[in-house]
Amino acid sequence: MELEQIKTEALQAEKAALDALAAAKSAAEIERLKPEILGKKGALRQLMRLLGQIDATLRPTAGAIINEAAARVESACETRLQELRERELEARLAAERIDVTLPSPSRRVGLLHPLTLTLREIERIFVSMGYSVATGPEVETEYYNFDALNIPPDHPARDMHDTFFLAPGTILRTHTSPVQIRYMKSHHPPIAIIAPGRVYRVDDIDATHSPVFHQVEGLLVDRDVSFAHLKGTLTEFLHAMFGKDLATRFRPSYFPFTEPSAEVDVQCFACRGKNAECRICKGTGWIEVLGSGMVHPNVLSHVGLDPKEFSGFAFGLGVERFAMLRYGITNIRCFYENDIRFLRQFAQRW
Ligand code: 2U9
Repeated sequence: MELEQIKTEALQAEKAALDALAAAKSAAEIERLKPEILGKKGALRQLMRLLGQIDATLRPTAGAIINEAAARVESACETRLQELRERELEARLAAERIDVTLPSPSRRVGLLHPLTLTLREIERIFVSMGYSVATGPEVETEYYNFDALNIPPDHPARDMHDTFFLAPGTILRTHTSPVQIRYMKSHHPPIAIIAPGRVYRVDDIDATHSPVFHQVEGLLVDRDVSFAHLKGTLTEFLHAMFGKDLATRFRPSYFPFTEPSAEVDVQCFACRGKNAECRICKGTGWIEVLGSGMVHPNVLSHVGLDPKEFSGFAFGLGVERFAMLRYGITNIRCFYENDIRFLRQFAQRW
């Protein structure tokens, strides 16, 4: 074996190894090639085994030639591995790239229910006039719901057909008036409150009736409260709610808990009485919106107030009816079905 031959074969093995490294397309392929090129079965290590056949004085030189070739292959191997790893990382980063400036898909955000929006508007108007908001239990006693409100035991409103009974003497409230009875028992006049809340009446469901609905009632009690205060307050409220230039009308009525009593109409905001076919006022030009009256002396006596010293006015309204008028809704069931297509139309978030 000649030194020249060793040299030639070492360079050939080196060239073959470097070509294989250059041709490799992935870091994994290099890892696979590494033992083939530099391992025991690799051409350079095989060449080492032939050193015995060479002249002993030339052996160190020949060994050095093979070692140097192996060192270059090893270094090329590392360089190529590094290069392919970097390229693979770059490709992966490019593939997984997220454009954070892209507009995000729209999120479904919760909205306030049209009844909540309407109730909040009613509350806002009365709170701006100095009223407080009072609440109370939905499960009531017959005493608070009827007796204290001057509704005698034989009154038709007490009929089994109107009232949900839970137990003898215990009912679901049919109005929020008991809240005001409780309030008068625990507070001394001047009193100015509204009592919003859910109420229950046995009733067949149709487009405008539901056995569960919401009311806002109001109560003002002080010395020298007159019907003029009632008229002024409710006119102010209706102007804020439906429009400043609309006329109002107070018609005599009857409620057991108020005397005198009046139902209140507001001029039709849709046609102002000019459309005989108006769907909102049915061509009457007026919309009935409130019940009201001066608190009955018997009611004041019941809570320990002297009717000769104190007087007050009270009123009541249905929140569903107000919301239907406000939004032009013709079926009360829409409020309770939780159909997102209905609810999302009232796009006000707070
Ligand atoms: C007390 C004394 C008197 C509350 C009143 C009405 C007239 C009334 C209806 C409107 C539509 C009920 O929701 S509705 O069906 N309410 O007409 N409510 S006066 O009178 C009171 C309340 C409390 C202590």
